Order: sequence, then structure tokens, then C-alpha cells
Amino acid sequence: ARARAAKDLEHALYLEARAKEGIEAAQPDADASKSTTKRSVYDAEHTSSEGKLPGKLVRAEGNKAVTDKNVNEAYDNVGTVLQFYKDKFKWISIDNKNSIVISSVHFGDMYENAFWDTEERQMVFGDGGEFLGNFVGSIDVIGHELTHAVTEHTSPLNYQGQPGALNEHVSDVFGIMIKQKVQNETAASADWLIGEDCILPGVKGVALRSMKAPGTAYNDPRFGKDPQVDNMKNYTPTFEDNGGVHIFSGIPNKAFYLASKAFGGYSWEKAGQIWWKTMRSGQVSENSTFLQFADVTVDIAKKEFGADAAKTVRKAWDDVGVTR
Ligand code: ASN
Ligand code: ZN
Repeated sequence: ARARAAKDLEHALYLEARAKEGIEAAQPDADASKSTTKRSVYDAEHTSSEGKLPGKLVRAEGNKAVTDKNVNEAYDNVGTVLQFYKDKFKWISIDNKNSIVISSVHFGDMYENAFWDTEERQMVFGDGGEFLGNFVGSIDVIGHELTHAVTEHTSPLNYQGQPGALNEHVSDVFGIMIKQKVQNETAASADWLIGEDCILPGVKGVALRSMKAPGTAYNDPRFGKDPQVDNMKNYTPTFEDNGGVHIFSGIPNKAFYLASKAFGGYSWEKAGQIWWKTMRSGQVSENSTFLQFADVTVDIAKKEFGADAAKTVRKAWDDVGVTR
């Protein structure tokens, strides 16, 4: 795996080379000097081998838009996500040390997914295929993937079973908040759908997941049915999907939705702050269960917003069956 230091160096060398050549893409954006963000977008050139990542560097920080729309969407959406973390949570980049944020687009051939590559320390986006596409154009998807990186630096959660589902959940929580911020939606007015712009025409479904009604996002004879569950009473352990990390995340997702809805206003004002401080509390272990995580959110809610807020959060968890 390529170390991040090597990527930082490559980024610097690239900027230097481009500046020397004086090519068009090297022209800085008018307001690039104001930005401390460090984004680099690469073209994976359809490799499906993670060892060949990141690929060819196409747009580094401060470079003008290029001809590849996907590159520009990744660049812009990563910028929006980083700004959100900075504005609402005072967190700078993925590690609070302003490290470079690497994305590769055009991964694989008709690859229908996006992911955070822990080994390569970067985000990876496919072009999509028959059912799913437009990952780089979806702000909630970029927020979700980048949050996997943030989670590694706040409270790492093992990607298996309940801690794995919490890892997925936290990525959905920050992905949805960023989308609601961009669309100026309150907890009450938002649709709480993750990846609604990823579902290609012809597929019977509205999104990848629904935080409000887990299990109802899609039901297509070819693609299958949304497998998410929304309550502990439907928690049937499985070996698939790392022990159901994308299936059981529906349970805490719904709890977050219920808490946000009960608080009113914007999701990032109360529920989001509680969840963020939970991840920053040092009280979430990498093998945390739903109930252990829930207890920390209730604890933080009390500290930050008082006894009524703690009650609101406890009720949200009780309502999805995460209770003792
Ligand atoms: N898009 C998925 C995710 O970030 C990819 C995966 O299953 N790791 O959760
Ligand atoms: Zn994920």
C-alpha cells in the first residue's frame, strides 16, 4: 500500500511540474489562495486492482476545472464535505491535521459502488452500470465515504457485526446531514434518503437506503429488495455483508432520524452534535455494541443539552428496540 506521505509528495511534484509546463489546468482558481483544503482527484483509468490506485493525477488543489465531469464533481463535493466538517464540527480534513484527501474516479468497468480504501487511504468511485451510478455526483455518497476515513480518526469501529453496522451508520449520519445542509432541509422537511441520485432509471426504487423507513428504499425483481431492518426485533444475525453492516445500520439510522425529528430544526444542530461528540468522547470502543453506543449518546445529550435532550435520545433508541 502506498503511504500517504508518498501521495503528499506526488501531489507537490505534480503541482510543480504543472506550474513549469504552464499548461491550462495548472492555472489556479481565483480563490484557491484562500483555501487550505488539499484535494487531489485521480483517474483510475478503469483499473479494478486496488494495487494500481490511485491512477493518473488529473486535478490537484487549486487547479481549474478539467474536461472530465466526474473529476470536477468529486473535487467539488469533497470540498463541500470538508467545509461542512470544518464549519459545524471544527474538524479539519479527515484527521483534523489537514491531510490531503485523495479520490480516484473511473474505478473498474461498470463498477457499481464507491468505497473508502483503508489500505490506500483514499476514496474510490466506480462509473456505475445497470442499476446504480452517479456516485461522485451524490453529495451524500461522498459524505458517507469520507466519513469512513473520519471514523478511523475519531472512534474506529471494527467493520463486522454491530460495531461494523455502527461504522456504516455514522457514515450515513454525516452523509445525510451534509445533504440536508446543501439542500437547506430541516429534519421535518428532508426525505432522509441516502443515494437517491444513484438509482438509475428503470430500477424500482428511490434510493440506496432510507433512514426514516429502513427496508423500503428499493424492491426490484432484478436488483433485489432493500434488506435493511429498522428494529432489534428483526435482528437476525447473518454472515453476509460482514455480519450485516449495511443491513443492521438501519436500526441506529432510524434512531438518529427519530431523535432529529423530535428535536426539530436542522439535524446537525442537536442530534448531529450529540453523535459527533459521541465519536469524539473516547467512550466508544472499536467493538462497541448498539446499546453501548446508545448509552454514550444519551450521556453526551445530557451533558450538552440537558435532561430533556437525554430523554429524547433514549426514547429514540427505545423505539428501535435498542434497550435493556
Ligand atoms: N459503498 C459501500 C460503503 O461505503 C462500500 C462497502 O461496502 N464498503 O459502505
Ligand atoms: Zn460505508
